[in-house]
Amino acid sequence: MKLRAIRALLLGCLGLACSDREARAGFVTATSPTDIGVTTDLFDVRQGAIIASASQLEIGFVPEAAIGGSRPDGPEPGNLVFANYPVGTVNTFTLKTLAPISLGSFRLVLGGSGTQRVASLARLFTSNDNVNFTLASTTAISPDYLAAYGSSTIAVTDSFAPVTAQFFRLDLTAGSSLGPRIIELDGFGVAASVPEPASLAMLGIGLAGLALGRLLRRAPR
Ligand SMILES: [Ca+2]
Repeated sequence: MKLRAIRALLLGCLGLACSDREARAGFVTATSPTDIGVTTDLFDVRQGAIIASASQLEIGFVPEAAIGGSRPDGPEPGNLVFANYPVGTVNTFTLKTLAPISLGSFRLVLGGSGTQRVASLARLFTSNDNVNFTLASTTAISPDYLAAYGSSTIAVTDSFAPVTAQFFRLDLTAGSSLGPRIIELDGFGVAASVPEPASLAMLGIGLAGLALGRLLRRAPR
């Protein structure tokens, strides 16, 4: 009887995880990220990732800025800004991880400027040889960050069945005539590594601690 209950509970959890995954596919989170600058993700320069190639950027910007490297000077350190081209231009950069990794999700933090420097579509490709690329994620983004999200900074997340690769190419379609701005691109092995769920887990632990403290205070001495 106990075993049956445990099995039902496990199946219920699996069902929840699956529906969460389906709901997240291609989803743009309406958040203003507060945890920019994650250094433990698989795409970060501190984990050995490098930029293999990039399309034209605004003068003074370096593509490494998007994966944890910083711009040495200027008013926007840590930002990657693509050069100005017509709406619909596909901007791209490819990063290479230190060794092949198993990628299960990513988070792309974009910084608009009102209705400018925005992106309309983000696509992530994976490759093992930097020649043949496979599409892992397609995410449509509202071109108007201010109207849609109440903020000029948004986080785009997507998770998928883990893909093992060493090269990852991000294609970002320009939604305005000023080139899009990337603040950060993070890659994670499993969906649970995305900062938001981790914060929720910390909240859960904190609440459990509060409840325990209250129980201990009530206990007779
Ligand atoms: Ca990072």
